[in-house]
Amino acid sequence: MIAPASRFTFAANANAAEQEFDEQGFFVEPDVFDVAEVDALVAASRDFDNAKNGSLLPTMNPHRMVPIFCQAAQKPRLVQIIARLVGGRPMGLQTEFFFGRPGTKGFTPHQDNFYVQAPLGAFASAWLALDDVDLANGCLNIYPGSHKFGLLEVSAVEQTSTFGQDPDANRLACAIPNQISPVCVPARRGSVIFLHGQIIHESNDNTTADRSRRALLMTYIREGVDFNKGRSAGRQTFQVT
Ligand SMILES: O=C(O)CCC(=O)C(=O)O
Repeated sequence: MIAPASRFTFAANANAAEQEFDEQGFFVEPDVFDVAEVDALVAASRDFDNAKNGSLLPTMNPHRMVPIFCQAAQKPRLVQIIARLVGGRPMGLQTEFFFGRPGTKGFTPHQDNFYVQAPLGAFASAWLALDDVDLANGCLNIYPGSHKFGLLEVSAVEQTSTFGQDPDANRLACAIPNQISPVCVPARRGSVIFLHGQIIHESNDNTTADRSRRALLMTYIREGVDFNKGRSAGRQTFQVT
């Protein structure tokens, strides 16, 4: 099922949008980044090692390498929304750039906070679409309401291919509560999908022959709370306000 567009935007009615986030566990805000900003991020990604070596594998923490990615994570409109979602002053935590070349394998179902281990409600993710994203080129599938089930059991997944994807990223899949079904969430270039730390989400394979699905994941945590640094993620807070 394709998710209907969010009924409210933070720009038009922040309280209603926040309520929708609390109920559903995610929210799509259109046009957070304009065309020039998206173009600049895409252009900067061409200098990453994984672009130059042709692997086009995801690049971890580009905000530490190229200032424009740090500036993206600090964008006031984004940070104002995130501050409401994490219930206090936010700190940046981790970023990841996905090239999503044609053929890229999707991510298995997971809850970001399984890895981050932050207190409930203190951690959220912002997933910025850098291309128009739909079912064919690998949009996110989100399980509305699944953030209310706590941290769920995970089990190992047999990986037949990790093409285009971080091989460490989807060795596990979380259990899905029986009563919860996913919705496919298309997003226009420049939109941000805000994700509750415990919402179950996954991504589809990019089945197109010629359409990349670039995205920038930016994660945030309420200032002062504990979290798990992780091995490959190397999480470390940075100022966004
Ligand atoms: O962009 C993707 O394919 C999945 C990203 C994601 O779900 C994550 O990094 O938590």
